[in-house]
Amino acid sequence: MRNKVSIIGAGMTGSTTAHWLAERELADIVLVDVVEGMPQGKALDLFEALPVVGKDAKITGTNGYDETENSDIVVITAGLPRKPGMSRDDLLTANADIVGKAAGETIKRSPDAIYIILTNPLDVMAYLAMQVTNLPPQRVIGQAGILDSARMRAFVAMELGVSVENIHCYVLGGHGDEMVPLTKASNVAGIPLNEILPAERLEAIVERTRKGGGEIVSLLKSGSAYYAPAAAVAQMVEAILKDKHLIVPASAYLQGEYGLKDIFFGAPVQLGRSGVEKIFEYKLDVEERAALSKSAEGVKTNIEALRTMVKL
Ligand code: TXD
Repeated sequence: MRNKVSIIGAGMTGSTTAHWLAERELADIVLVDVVEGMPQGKALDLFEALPVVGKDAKITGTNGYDETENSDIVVITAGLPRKPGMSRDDLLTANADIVGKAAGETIKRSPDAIYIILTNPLDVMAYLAMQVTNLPPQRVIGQAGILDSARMRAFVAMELGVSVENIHCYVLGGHGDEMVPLTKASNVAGIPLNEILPAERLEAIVERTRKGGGEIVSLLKSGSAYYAPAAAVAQMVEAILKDKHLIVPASAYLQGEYGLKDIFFGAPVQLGRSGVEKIFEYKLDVEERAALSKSAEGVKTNIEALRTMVKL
């Protein structure tokens, strides 16, 4: 039996995720969206591409939830994306409604699923999904860290002209402009970034990473990034379905790690068939700790705002 992944929200990130998954023949895919005909059209178009690339996967588009029954993984991307000048937090009210409904409808039909949340504000939406589904923290994960780290890796590759494969970067914290790109743990073929790059170049890369999402939003003018975010989801799906025990940065529910509790926050997590198997802790210096607390304050404020909006 093939694995089954349901993607709620068949917009830019949702459909691009389906594309990456189908191309890697990772699972049968269900695309759900409220727009009539759109998920059906995208599913059919994608299925018609598979004979060309020689992959087999069943791809279904629908406006309802029944087709999502017995999913192994549910990916939630439904919601509004940012417009130029908007922060991710500005999306809280509108998207809480949408994500709450998507989580409620899917958990009824797939009680054993693992959830990957993308909708912004990411860490808060992951928190909401965990509350609505009543799942253990291991089975709800937010996608942010792979993307933020990939952006940092891309910028380092541009700067040094070396293969992206040699570059390992780790970004911790909330998925907002206060995220914490690590400069000592990140490295090029084992050489820490702060030893291989001059301080001012490194600082510029850290800043560009923090604002990486906004950079794409202002270039596109409508909508936000989708190729890189969707590639990040595909990596998480693969790690889970293949039980790879892969360590990636992602937003997970913290219960004391990094001195934080009752919050979804970006940290290195080990992903396998049961979801988050383990959360790793870096030894951070004073500056990194301070930056992490600042980022955590932002996420906590939003979780509080969510609590006043939705009874949790
Ligand atoms: O890495 C990350 N975490 C992010 C997250 C990277 C990129 C995008 N990020 C966030 O994901 C973004 O800020 C938004 O909150 C979501 C979706 O972004 P996307 O770029 O995919 O937006 P689109 O193209 O507008 O797609 C959203 C779809 C659209 O087709 C709507 O019709 C649909 O969501 N939608 C719904 N689907 C199902 N059910 C409901 N209720 C619903 N409401 C809207």
